[in-house]
Amino acid sequence: MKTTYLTTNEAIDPVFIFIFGASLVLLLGITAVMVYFVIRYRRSRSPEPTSTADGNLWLEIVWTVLPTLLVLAMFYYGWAGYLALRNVPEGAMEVNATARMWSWNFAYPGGRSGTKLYVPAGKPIKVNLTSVDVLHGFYIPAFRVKRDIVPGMTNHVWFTATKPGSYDIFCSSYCGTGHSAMITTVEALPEAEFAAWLKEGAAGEGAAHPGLALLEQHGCLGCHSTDGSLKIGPSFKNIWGRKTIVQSGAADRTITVDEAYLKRAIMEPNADVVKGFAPAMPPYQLKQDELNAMIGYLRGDTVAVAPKIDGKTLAQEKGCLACHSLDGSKGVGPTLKGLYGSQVKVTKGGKLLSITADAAFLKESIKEPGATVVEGYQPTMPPYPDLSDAEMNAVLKWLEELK
Ligand SMILES: [Cu+2]
Repeated sequence: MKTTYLTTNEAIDPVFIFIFGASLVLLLGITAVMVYFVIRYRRSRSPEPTSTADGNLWLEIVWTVLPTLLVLAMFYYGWAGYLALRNVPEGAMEVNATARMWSWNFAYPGGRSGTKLYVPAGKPIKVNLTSVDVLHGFYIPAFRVKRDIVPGMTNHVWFTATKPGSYDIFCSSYCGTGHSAMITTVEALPEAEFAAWLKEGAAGEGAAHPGLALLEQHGCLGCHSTDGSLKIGPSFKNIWGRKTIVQSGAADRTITVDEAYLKRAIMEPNADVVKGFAPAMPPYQLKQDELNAMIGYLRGDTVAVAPKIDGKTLAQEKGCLACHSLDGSKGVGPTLKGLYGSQVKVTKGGKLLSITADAAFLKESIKEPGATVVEGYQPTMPPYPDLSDAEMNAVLKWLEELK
């Protein structure tokens, strides 16, 4: 695919070929002249100096000016290439990459995240780089980008994957025992496929169990295998109920892996370290439901996939449609047709405001309808505070489609 701007490959490759070519020509030329002189002016053939010349102005000018021009040209092309790497083309999609010991997480606008960098092919991608612990390096050889990730600083790279495919990502700065586990890929998908992937939500990459998806998302599987093979940390295979020797301080203890132990091992990994492993795991701060899902997976719970909720059915069941029409007609409350994303006048705290009925507003008006009331209507709607996140999302998705 042809782009209207120079991709990082198009900016870097000619500079590399130019400097490499100039170096190659000089290496071969100088070596050839050196070999020729060694033979031509060897001692047995010329025992006495044959020339008495002690200077040649033109020769000196040439061998000063030519190399100067050459290195200035190298500097110019190198600088232009550097600028191309630093200046992100307009309209680039932003992804936030977080590096930690020893995994990557890529977060997308819209909430999806994962350990592989999914991108639409042919579009410029800006990757914002942060580290939660030590120095890492973000390196994609295929796109000629490599950048240090310094804790406390935000850095960035950009690139365009012109062709769909899978490209390696490495960590280029040695960051501890599990450094080599920081290998993942850019997955460049055709644009439509990428859009579909992004819409799928934060379900994890093909993981059957939500707990497994979370383990993958948080990078746990970089150090812990699920098939019994040994990595930096103990394998998760058959971990539940396993008797293990742990080191707490200087003392060894035998424990049984249960819920309490696993929770502690995730949040305070260095308190009880399984014998034979280094205390290398960083502590994780997770939400209760995430923790429970992970532990559910480790316990071997059968897949508990939540039944799919249909927003419209839910709205019918909850009685929303008694007051809100779907065809644009005025009822006790405003119609739901075209509501999502529209401009509405509301009364909030006694003040009249004009706002956009976006997801946040709609969510609030379902949970606490009395707080903001659409102008021209009575504050008669009962609050629905007990909707689960999944139910709320289903309703919002349905409202969005009603547009
Ligand atoms: Cu690293």
